[in-house]
Amino acid sequence: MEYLNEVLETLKAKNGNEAEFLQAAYEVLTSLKPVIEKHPEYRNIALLERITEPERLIMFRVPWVDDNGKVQVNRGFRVQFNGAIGPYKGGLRFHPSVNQSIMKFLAFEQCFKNALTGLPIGGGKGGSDFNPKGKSDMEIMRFCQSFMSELYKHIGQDVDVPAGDIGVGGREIGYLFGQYRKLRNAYEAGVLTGKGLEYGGSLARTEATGYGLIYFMREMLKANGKDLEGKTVIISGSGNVAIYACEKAQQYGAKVVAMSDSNGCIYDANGINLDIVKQIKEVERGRIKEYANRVSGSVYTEDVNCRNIWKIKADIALPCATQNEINLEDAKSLVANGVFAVGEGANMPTNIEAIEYFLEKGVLLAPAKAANAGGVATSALEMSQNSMRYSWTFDEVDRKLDDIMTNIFKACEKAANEYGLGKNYVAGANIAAFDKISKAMIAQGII
Ligand code: NDP
Ligand code: 2IT
Repeated sequence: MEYLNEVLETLKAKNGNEAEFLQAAYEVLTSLKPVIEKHPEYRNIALLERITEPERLIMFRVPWVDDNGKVQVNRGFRVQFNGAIGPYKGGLRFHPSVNQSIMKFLAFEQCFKNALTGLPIGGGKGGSDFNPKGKSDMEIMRFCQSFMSELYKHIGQDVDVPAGDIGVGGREIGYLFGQYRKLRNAYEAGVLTGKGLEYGGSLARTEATGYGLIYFMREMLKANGKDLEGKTVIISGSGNVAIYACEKAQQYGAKVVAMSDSNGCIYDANGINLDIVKQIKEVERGRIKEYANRVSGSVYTEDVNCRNIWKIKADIALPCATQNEINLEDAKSLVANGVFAVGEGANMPTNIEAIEYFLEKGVLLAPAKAANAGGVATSALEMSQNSMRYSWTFDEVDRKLDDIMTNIFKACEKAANEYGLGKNYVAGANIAAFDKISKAMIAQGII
């Protein structure tokens, strides 16, 4: 496999200081090995070199004034990775850890995820190292306005369509949209997704990533003679994805016993009371620790490394917080405790050694690119509704989301079968996505 190794070596040499990006690229490229072996012609058109190089990367200064009148400066990014199958599409992350490597890994993964949705969206991602924690509402607004004062030059409803991710939800999208509208002096509703329902948002977009994860899990379990009913579930994170994964899992009769945030995790043997989590997280923007003060019998453990949750006994684990939150040690403790299925709500939550361990042990692993694609798929449905100047009901959107997730599972299963990869849905997802993007790139020539 000379070509693949050469590409991996060059990637390392060019991006040596970008650990997360290299990890994401390595995972995809190595799983494409059987496909690349079948297509020696890819080398002549430098297909792998092109698919791992962003079409464009924009980095910019974001100055803003805090409540004390002090000037703060953050760094903004937008990575427009691959536009072969549609306008760049992907979220914005506001978190102090954001850097070029994290932006590139997320944008790279997004291309494959978006291809799997079957909808016409290319891949991109953006964000800032801005830390929203502890900021006042007015500080958040001023930051979003400054961020958009540069970003607006590079996006558009047919160009690049950002949305939310960690630290960016409905409130931030509102401020970003307001500033975009003011600068453009036009109502281009489709320029951002995850908007409020009053101004062009789609019903079920808030729920979509978490619900979609459970629809995918349902299909994966069904294909393996299992279901969610009565299963014990642990979910890391307590943000947008975690909350709605919990809601749908509970609707299917599963018992969610643990959730977390970056300070620690809660365990409730009686099953998490999601209304209380929503009140703490969505309304009060508080810490998950509060849950233990409000629900008797539940326990909170402080945990700065966010790994204690993986020591809790369960049938199904849903990492819904951040990248690399499950390492080999965590994977071993999950398997030892009886976990038979893992659904990745977060992007790249499982590191490469842990993925290999799960596959080796026969754990059913629903890979992020496929399993969390419901969010961006529903964003694409929001774009469709904006173009039509129309809105579908909650049930209409939810049914489309369910169909999309079911089709994504089938595509992963089919690709895995085609290449004799058994239950390796990780490789199945990468291969199915690559098939679409590569065909579009080849058809469009060397660009
Ligand atoms: P939110 O900001 O709503 O919630 C993030 C949650 O994860 C919070 O509980 C947060 O805790 C925790 N978390 C974040 N970073 C870390 C960290 N470094 N260590 C430990 N815990 C952390 O984000 P989302 O729910 O939207 O996103 C969660 C994951 O899902 C991300 O990986 C995102 O890329 C992915 N995703 C999101 C989609 C969406 O539509 N929103 C779609 C597809 C994937 P704390 O509050 O303490 O920071
Ligand atoms: O990682 C993701 O897919 C998202 N954060 C959602 C992107 C989107 O455009 O809805």
